[in-house]
Amino acid sequence: MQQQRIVGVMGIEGAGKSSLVKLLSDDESIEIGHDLSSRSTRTCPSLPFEVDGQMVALVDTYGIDGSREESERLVVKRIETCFRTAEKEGSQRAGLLWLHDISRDGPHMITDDTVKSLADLCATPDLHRLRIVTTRWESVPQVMALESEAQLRSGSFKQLLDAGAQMERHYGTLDSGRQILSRLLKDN
Ligand SMILES: Nc1nc2c(ncn2[C@@H]2O[C@H](COP(=O)(O)OP(=O)(O)OP(=O)(O)O)[C@@H](O)[C@H]2O)c(=O)[nH]1
Ligand SMILES: [Mg+2]
Repeated sequence: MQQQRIVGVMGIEGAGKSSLVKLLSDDESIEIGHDLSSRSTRTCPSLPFEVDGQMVALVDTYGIDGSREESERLVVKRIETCFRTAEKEGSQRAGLLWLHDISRDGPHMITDDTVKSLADLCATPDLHRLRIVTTRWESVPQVMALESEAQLRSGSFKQLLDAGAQMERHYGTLDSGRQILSRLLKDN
């Protein structure tokens, strides 16, 4: 039997992490919402689900506070802990999704330390198992979303893209989310 694959989901507050995890896994225990009372603290894997004949589970994390490097480090640490626990139970890490709301301004500058941490999380020398997933395409006029995507490519996420990460668009549908995972799993 194939090993279950595990994928970490991270990104700044309200990017749509929990919504994507819930949509794909159908895990009722995942909480959606952007106020403090419902802020996601869940870091264990979601219920597993099947993609292209492989079982996959996602690790939802709470939102990174874009103004604090410390919160980024904490999320990285939590994903690492969760990956290690899952690996002891026979899962295999498959990569990371970094979600970003296309209608919002870019995040803080991503440091060299973060780039290294993300590669470590992916267990690869480069970032080819990192997908920067833009969300909420339906909530802004397409021309603005395309402009924002171009700015993210040449600005905030340039360093990650130069290190091998790829950009994806999540259109909010189950099919769109599954295709993102399918492409990631093919690159493993
Ligand atoms: N229009 C639209 N709204 C969305 C989408 N995804 C999430 N939302 C809404 O955005 C809000 C935050 O969504 P979450 O999925 O909880 O975001 P999150 O990244 O898990 O947030 P934190 O855990 O607080 O960082 C909720 O009100 C969602 O209903 C989307 O694709 N389109
Ligand atoms: Mg959440």
